[in-house]
Amino acid sequence: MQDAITSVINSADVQGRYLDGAAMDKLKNYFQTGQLRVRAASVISANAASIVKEAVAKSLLYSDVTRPGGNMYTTRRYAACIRDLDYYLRYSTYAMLAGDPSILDERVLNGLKETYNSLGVPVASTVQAIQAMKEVTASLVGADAGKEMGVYFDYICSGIS
Ligand SMILES: CCC1=C(C)/C(=C/C2=NC(=C\c3[nH]c(/C=C4\NC(=O)[C@H](C)[C@H]4CC)c(C)c3CCC(=O)O)/C(CCC(=O)O)=C2C)NC1=O
Repeated sequence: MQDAITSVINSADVQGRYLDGAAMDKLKNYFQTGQLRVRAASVISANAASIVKEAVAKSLLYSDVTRPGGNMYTTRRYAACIRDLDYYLRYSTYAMLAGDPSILDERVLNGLKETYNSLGVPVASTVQAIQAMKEVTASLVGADAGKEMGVYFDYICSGIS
């Protein structure tokens, strides 16, 4: 896993250089938004279950996926879906704190698309649910932190699409 600091330093190191202006700006922005990130993470962790629940209500509930024959139908599969959304929320929060998406590649997206395809988990509905989580999260943490989180929710959506 990388974070905003190691990623900037590693790329300078590869070139054997000090950080240039653009790299310094990246770090500056990361440090300036530090409080915002930590505050957002604590709000999200205190409300994780309700964020997921509200997102499901907004996007999936009473849709085809929850009806007989749908991929979320049966309690076991419904629970698997909720658990997946909880993973996405938690790992997006980690990535937002780190200011870097690499943890998503390593722990979440690696092999996920193939798993979903083989189990018939509908990607379009999953993306809808993640987008709903993005909205619910932004309404809780505010626009600036919401935008930060949105980067990583979107990263997951592209990763499974
Ligand atoms: C931390 C990293 C990590 C991720 C991301 C992960 C995802 C993941 N989701 C799975 C299943 C699943 N995922 C879903 C999800 C959904 N179905 C829908 O219709 C909805 C649209 C959607 C929820 C948004 C469902 C229903 C299953 C069970 C499918 C089945 O067994 O038939 C499976 C197969 C094994 C299992 O059932 O546990 C994995 C590996 N596991 C991990 O360890």
